Amino acid sequence: MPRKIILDCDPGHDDALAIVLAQGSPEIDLVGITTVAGNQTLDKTTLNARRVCTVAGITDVPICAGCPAPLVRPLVTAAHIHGESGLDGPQWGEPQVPVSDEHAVDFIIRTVMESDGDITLVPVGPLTNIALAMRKEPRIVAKVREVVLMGGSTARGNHTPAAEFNIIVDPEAAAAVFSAPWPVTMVGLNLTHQAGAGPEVVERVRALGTPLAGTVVELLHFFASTYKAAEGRPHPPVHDPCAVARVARPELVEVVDAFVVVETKGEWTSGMTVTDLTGRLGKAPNAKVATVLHREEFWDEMVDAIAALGQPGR
Ligand code: PIR
Ligand code: CA
Repeated sequence: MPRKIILDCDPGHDDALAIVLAQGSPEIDLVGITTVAGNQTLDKTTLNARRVCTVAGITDVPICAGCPAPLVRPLVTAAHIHGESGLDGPQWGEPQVPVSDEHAVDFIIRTVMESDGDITLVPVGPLTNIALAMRKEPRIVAKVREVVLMGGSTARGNHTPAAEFNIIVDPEAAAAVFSAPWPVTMVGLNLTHQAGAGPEVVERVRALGTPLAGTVVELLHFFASTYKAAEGRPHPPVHDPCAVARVARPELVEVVDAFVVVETKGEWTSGMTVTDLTGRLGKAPNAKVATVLHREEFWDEMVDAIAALGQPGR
């Protein structure tokens, strides 16, 4: 049985690939896409979700817009990575899929409460929608199968020395999500930095020859240029599909159990996901923490998904 997921995202180049992997993977049933402010403002991330679905031929998955700002802090965006549109690079036409009337938070609550307890939440942006859904309907915590999120790091950050972007944008939301008694898997930078899109990957995608493949190549090209400028990395890491891959094929992403807490008060360390890998704090583990990516198989899965969605008539 394919795993049912709601993908909560802020597209974003790697978010776009997460959408493609979720819909293109036979192991995933993508029941909804919810959007949040993060890489860009909510209006832009929502438009971008519709653009990606249009190019990928995803017409049967509801897209619901969520929160335009973090719970308590002002919004910070990542235009230096994703551009002014949030998805710079390709020329986008008019989106052909609508946005739902339902708010993302209400969609998450309704879908989870109407389910048989088989919905997995896959947040790959700031955790605002997820935290607000928990606050509005606390019973979702017991009903959700698990939360597999892209965010945080066992080590250093990418937005500050200590903090990863998705967590620092809304640390209060992240703290709520990590401290709730549902199964949480943290797919952090220590894992996603193993998913660099090198030239051999780009060539495999280009060789597919479909319009979607062409768009992905353009996305990776832009992402590579900003990542090189910002971090000096030769190959841009595609963070968000790693969380989807963990749900689709768990063996692709190895995990360990650990206690993780989100710092919300540090002067220099706010947004840090303090991860006790050696049990120094003597606290019971509250998360699975991703450690090792099986890179070859991950890219096989990603390329297969792009190929599957590129088939005409799908
Ligand atoms: C990536 C992101 C934000 C900032 C940078 N520097 C790089 C976005 C990605 O979409 C991903 O979800 C997460 N946030 C990685 O930090
Ligand atoms: Ca993202």
